[in-house]
Amino acid sequence: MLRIAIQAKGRLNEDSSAMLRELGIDLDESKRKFLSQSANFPLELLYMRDDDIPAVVASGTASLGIVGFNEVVEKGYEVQVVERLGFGGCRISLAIPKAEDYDGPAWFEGKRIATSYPNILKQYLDRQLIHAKIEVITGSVEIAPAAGIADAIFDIVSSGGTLVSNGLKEVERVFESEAVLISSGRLTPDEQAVLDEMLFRLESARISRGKKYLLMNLPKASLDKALQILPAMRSPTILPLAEEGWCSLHSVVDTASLWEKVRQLKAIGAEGILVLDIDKIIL
Ligand code: PRT
Ligand code: ZN
Repeated sequence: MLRIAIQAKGRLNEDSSAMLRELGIDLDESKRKFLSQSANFPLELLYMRDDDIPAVVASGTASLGIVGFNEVVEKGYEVQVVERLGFGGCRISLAIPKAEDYDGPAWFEGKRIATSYPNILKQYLDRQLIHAKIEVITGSVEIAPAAGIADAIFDIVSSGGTLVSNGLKEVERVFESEAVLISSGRLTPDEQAVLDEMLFRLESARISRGKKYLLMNLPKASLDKALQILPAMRSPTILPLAEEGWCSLHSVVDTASLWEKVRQLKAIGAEGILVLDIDKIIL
């Protein structure tokens, strides 16, 4: 049994659960508790505040965690980042009142900056050789300049809407983040086997994203041309049809090039083209 800590409520909760479900792991979400066990996979879920996830993983209370990379770096606990997960994308940026003229990081010399990420901010200011006063605030950082608590803020930005509605402008993008899978790095062989199975499923889900399954009927005379158009993983599957001179061709294509391929295939006589979603690809 492997224990994983995920956010109980908030921006990463839904995507974390959705990711586990995509791996075929059933979650008991109807009567969510602090701790719950998957019915079909040796995984136990520990629901917590995101701020606490790096610490519970570092201590080994949970072997794995799903949390924003920003929290991992800010808290500084010793954990291993196993995978970037591709959701929860955001950045931590410096922002100042929009009427201010900005001429580079030196603007911040001697200023007061409000943030919930003092460590990441301090590392940045040290690299830039800037001395500024860091005011630690845990919520509603964006109101600090208007409230006279600070001259600038260092906060998470995603669309930028919060900054605009608070009369601020983003001037330095300092830190890029997304949700990551972290590990204590001290898994037993049994736990490691469960993690390996999760990573295997994650990889197949990742490969199948952005791909479609194509089926069509094709004159046999066009087969060579079709094989040039469709470089499938190994080679396309070709099946005979009852009708003389025709075959059925199956292949996998990138969604990005789908319509281009369909146009080329029609031009060489393909008919009855079916485009299907792919659930998983296992190589
Ligand atoms: O209760 P708990 O402590 O678990 O949750 P929390 O309130 O501390 O965190 P939560 O749920 O807000 O965010 C969890 C994680 O989501 C963060 O640590 C980031 O890794 C990631 N994430 C992604 C974000 C955002 N996008 C985001 N936009 N976290 C916060 N925001 C906030 C930001 O603080 C600002 O107030 O959204 C606002 C800015 O958004 P835009 O779109 O207006 O720019
Ligand atoms: Zn939090």
